[in-house]
Formats: sequence, C-alpha cells, structure tokens
Amino acid sequence: IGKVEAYIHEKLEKEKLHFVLLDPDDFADKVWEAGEIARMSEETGVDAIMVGGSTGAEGEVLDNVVKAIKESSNLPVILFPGSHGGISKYADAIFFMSLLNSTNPFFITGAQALGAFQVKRYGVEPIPMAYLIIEPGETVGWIGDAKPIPRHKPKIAAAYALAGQYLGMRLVYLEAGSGAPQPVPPEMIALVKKVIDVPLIVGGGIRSEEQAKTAVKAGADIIVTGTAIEKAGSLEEAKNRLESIIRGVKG
Ligand code: 1GP
Repeated sequence: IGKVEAYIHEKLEKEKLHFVLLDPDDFADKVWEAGEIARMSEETGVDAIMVGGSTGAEGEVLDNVVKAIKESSNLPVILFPGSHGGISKYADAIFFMSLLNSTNPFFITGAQALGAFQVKRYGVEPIPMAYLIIEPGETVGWIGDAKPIPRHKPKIAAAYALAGQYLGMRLVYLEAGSGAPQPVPPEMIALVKKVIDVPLIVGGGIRSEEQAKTAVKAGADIIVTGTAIEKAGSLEEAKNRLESIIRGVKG
C-alpha cells in the first residue's frame, strides 16, 4: 500500500480520524481561503483534507485549490472525485471509488476507466474505496444516479459494504449526501462495521460534537465534515465548530 493509506492505518491504531472535505467550486473566487482553512484544520487536529465535489470541481479551480492547501499545510490531500474530471496532479492520493449502488455503470466502472491512466501518469496514490449512497443522498445521489439505500434498511448497506470488501476495496464510505438533514443512522453504521474488516468512513450531515460522537460510538473509523466547516461564516467560527467535532471524534 502507498504512503497515505499507510498513514491512515497507522493513525487508526491509536485513534479515530477526522477529515475535512473542501469543494473546489465553493472556493473558485477565493482560492486562498481553502489554504487558510487547511492551515487552521491542521492546527486544530484534523487528519487529512479531502478535495472534491459533484459540480464545478474540475480543471484549473481544482488544481488551484489543491495547490493552495498544499502550500499552507502538511496534511495529506486526498481527492474525492465526482468523476474522472476530479483528478489533480498536485494531490497526494485519490479515493479510487466506485459508487456501488448507482444504477449507471458510468459511476461504477466507467469514470474509473477514463481516469485510470491519468492517475498512473500523475503518480497520485489510488486508494480503492466502496462508496455507498444512503438516503437522502442529496446532490451526489442525484448526479450519481444512485438508488439510495433506505435509512431503515441497514442490512442492504452491510451487504453492499461486504461485497465491496470482497471485490478488493480497502475502505467503505457511507454517504448521506453533503448537507443532508440527518447523518447516516447509527444502527446502519453499527451493522456495516460488524460485517467488514476494512476501515469505515461516514459523512454527510454531521455538524455537531454529539453527531460525530454518535457515529464513532456506532463504529465509524473516519468522520468527514464539509458543509459545517465551509459554511461557518468566519475562520474563527469554523475553528470553533471543528474543535467540537474533533472532541466528538477523538473523545
Ligand atoms: C459529503 O460526506 C461529505 O460528500 C460531507 O458532507 O457537507 O454534510 O459535511 P457534509
């Protein structure tokens, strides 16, 4: 395995992790702010920065946001692509993900084939990941042609997660969708965690210390927050929110 994946595994031996997700489209006219958030995140105890989004997260804007983050922090930058357009040569790693419950083969293997040579050429570390959309799924569910897993059907999520592991994926991500009104239910997190052996990432709709704590208690290894930090209003407020979410994650 590569450097970033080894870093994740080493850290997980000691504690649960928190990743901040930045959507390049939200920083198109203020790339420097992505750098500021990354610097503050590193100081506050975040473990990695993810970069990606469903719309407008490609090309020059993506490159510039990744570069700004790399210039302001030493945290690993992991791409979280919406398609093969979400690849930047300036990133350290990429979640090489398959939206397993999409109804459209493009999001399961098509975009991956279109992006594979570029990942190799750039030397960005691919980390194979099973990506599952849970209700409501928000923008990524709609764009990704997902058949979102019902919130009260944890077994479906567990079956897909285990299938992902058996297909060779080394991470499982349960996604309620960015800005979801409720995070992934703890019962679903618990059942998925019970059946898989690879680390479990949970994101979408996590805004508070309590919600982060609940997800970790249920079995999440890595918590992702985007909206709560991005839309904080000020860097100071973002830091406050991050501190409390990290308390929820690390205890
Ligand atoms: C979205 O899971 C991430 O892909 C984060 O979601 O923006 O709701 O924190 P939020």
